[in-house]
Amino acid sequence: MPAESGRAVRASRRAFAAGIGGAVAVLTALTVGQTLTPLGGIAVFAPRRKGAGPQAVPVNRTARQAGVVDAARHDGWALEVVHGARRISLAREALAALPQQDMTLPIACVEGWSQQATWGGVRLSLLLDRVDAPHDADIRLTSLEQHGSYKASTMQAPYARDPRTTVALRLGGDDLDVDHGYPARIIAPGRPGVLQTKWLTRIEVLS
Ligand SMILES: Nc1nc2c(c(=O)[nH]1)N[C@H]1C(S)=C(S)[C@@H](COP(=O)(O)O)O[C@H]1N2
Ligand SMILES: [Mo]
Repeated sequence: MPAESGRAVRASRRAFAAGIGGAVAVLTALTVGQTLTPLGGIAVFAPRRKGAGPQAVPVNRTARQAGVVDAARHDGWALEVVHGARRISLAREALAALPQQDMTLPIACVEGWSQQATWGGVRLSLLLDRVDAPHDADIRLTSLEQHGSYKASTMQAPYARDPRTTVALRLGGDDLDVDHGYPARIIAPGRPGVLQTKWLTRIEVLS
């Protein structure tokens, strides 16, 4: 075989081999894609599945992701309850010294999980009474979280005055994990998880 055509044959063999390799690589990519996609789904959602978070309750967004770890653990934290000029400020010990209730309610996240848990804390209605809030007043709940769509929520009067609605300090008998909203979070029946505001700092009575 002349040198020229020998090189040509070797070159075409390399091209053929590369073609096979390429086809194998594409097939592998497709197969791997098919094989791993369901696993990938599990990996992405695993931390949010039932029972997978701290205190056996899933977490949508952690304190670190929300940028509130230091503020949430700060000694000077107090919950402001504001109704015009009537305003009170309650440190966590002050909240814990008020009458407490345990409420078993689900958190239902739009992302597809729901988890029942027992939350302990103060009936919201009691705090609203302390600032003489009218019974038909809506309220605004503000988080320590400064940005994004979770930083505050509005609660209509019937939810605010539902005796089950709780400013929760505890979960399953223990202090809230910071990822569940320590020092305090709202838990109300019949509301989507997204409105169960964590890391509460202020409750404002809307007129
Ligand atoms: N401040 C604040 N509150 C929040 C959130 C948040 O990211 N930031 N996530 C909400 C969503 S979408 C859900 S489902 C619940 C989840 O509560 P958990 O993390 O204690 O399970 O908290 C809600 N409250
Ligand atoms: Mo959620």
